[in-house]
Amino acid sequence: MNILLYNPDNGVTRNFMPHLWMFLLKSLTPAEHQVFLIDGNAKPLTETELADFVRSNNVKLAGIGAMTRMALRAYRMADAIRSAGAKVVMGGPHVTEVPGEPLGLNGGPRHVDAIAVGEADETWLRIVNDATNDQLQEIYTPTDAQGKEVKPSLASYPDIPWERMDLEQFNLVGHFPVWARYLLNRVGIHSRSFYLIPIESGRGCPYGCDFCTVTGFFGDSIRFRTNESVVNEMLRLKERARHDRGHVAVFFVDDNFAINVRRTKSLLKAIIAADAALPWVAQISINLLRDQELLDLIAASGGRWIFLGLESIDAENLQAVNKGFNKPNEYSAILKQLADRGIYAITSFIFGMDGDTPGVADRTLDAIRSWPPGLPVFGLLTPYPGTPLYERLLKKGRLIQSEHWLDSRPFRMAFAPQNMSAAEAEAEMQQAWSRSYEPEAIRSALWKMEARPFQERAVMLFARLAFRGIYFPQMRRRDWLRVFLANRKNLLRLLAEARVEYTRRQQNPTPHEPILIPGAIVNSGVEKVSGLSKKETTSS
Ligand code: B12
Ligand code: SF4
Repeated sequence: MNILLYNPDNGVTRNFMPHLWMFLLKSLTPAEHQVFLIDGNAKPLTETELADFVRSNNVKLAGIGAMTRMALRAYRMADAIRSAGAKVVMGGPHVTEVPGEPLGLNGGPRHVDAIAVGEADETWLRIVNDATNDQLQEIYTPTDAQGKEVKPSLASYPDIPWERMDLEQFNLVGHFPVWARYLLNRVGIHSRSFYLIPIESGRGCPYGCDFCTVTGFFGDSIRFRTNESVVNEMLRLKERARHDRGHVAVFFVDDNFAINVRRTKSLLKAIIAADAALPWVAQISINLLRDQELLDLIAASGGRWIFLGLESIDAENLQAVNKGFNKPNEYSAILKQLADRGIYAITSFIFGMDGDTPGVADRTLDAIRSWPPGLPVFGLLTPYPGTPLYERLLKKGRLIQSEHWLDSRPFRMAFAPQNMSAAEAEAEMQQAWSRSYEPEAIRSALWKMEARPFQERAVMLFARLAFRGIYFPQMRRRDWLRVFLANRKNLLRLLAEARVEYTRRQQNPTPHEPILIPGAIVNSGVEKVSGLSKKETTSS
């Protein structure tokens, strides 16, 4: 049977990384089936084009995965696929939270033939077999013989054959603008490909923040893959990078990569010992980063960017959304401890909390400016279905629209916070984005990094220019050109530095080429970290 796995585009950004679920389900599909993968963010298709693809490739079963933000788009694409004659099964967080919606049981139209609720690692095979025998059921839930929900243990995680997968649509070098390629060449980085690959080392987070779907979806029981399984995946990725004469970095997509600090340390030590280190980024809650040995191991194992859900600089706001374990008075010190090790933070903030008042963006930006430079990102408090926040606001009648995800406009409040209007909250977010990514702010971030290696500044500049695109549409060549023109002084300065760096390297070549990662360069060499001898951390 021919199967299509499809991820709808999000309408805001191009994708910089494959969606793991597609590659995972493909790896779990018996070899007699042919599986096509299309990520709408990397390969945008219209409904007609997708229907044509389904017909011309004789696709019989299509699996669609979507977050809530993409649900509407997913339904349209599902309709197109069904009109082309294939059966559609949908999975992922959104359909798990509102299973009746895609099946047309909530009063709306039906968009799919079946849904996979929850984690599908163990139900996927059943879905494929049933579809092959033309006996597709309506709802697939991972349950045991007693009908109780079961979570896959991850102890026997499949080998995702990244080394053989066609990843060309995710080759970031192909998307680099000419100046960036020039810059890289000038510092001796002649890379044919650069992939950011998602790896999960575990699932689950017990913290239960009010706005987060993770505790409900993956459960509060945390499960981990074995160190060996993660290390082997990284070694295979290193091998692929070597083979492609390119580079690979890893995004550990775990909800909270250091949720069990002892286990994280043990994994990082195993990565170092096996010489499997690749540059990596992960999400970790800031309360877990007080441990200095953990920070040393993060740096030694290739960790360069940490996504931190700081959410607010106001302790009362944090208490109100059940995230009181974040302590704003320790943000600065921890960010500095990271930066001292060449680890930068993607600091994420949420506006529109009940304690927020007009001016929250200014106050937050003042705090950010006092910290080491990083990549701030801003969102609005969004009540995703299935979260305690959603239930609370629904019960109190505060939602502007109960099925707010069916409004396709991005970056809109779904309720009015207590101390400002929805429109004011949206304006605060707009202001925070524009002020953080204006050329002057970028210049000031680079200036603060004056004492850091050239490569770190180069990557910071590139990351800042690319990150704007999460909020300000930056998908067309024209948009990029406008950004380059606005930032020409920053770019010219860096190009001048690149020339000096190039000359320095010509005169004094280093034995190993450093590697590009989304945030820094990992230089080769041997370091002593936490009593461990760290071998080279270069990938190829
Ligand atoms: C990586 C990630 C991203 C990436 C996505 C890009 C990428 N290429 O992956 C980035 C960083 C861009 C991102 C952004 C956002 N994200 Co995000 N993200 C994640 C994260 C951390 C990991 C996803 C993952 O790979 N998980 C591992 C895989 C194996 O799990 P899975 O995807 O759930 O798949 C399993 C099942 O769901 C199921 N399944 C999934 N799809 C399908 C399809 C079929 C056919 C079947 C049968 C089964 C199936 O089977 C899989 C195996 O069990 C999750 C949290 C999490 N741990 O899942 C949040 C998460 C998915 N993100 C979330 C959110 C809210 C966002 C943002 C909206 C945040 C924001 N405010 O901007 C943005 C939106 C993106 C956009 N541009 O519009 C929410 C989604 C909640 C919801 N109901 O939609 C999550 C769950 C986190 C949370 N805190 O609640 N995200
Ligand atoms: S710490 Fe992060 S992953 Fe865990 S519940 Fe809170 S927001 Fe979700």
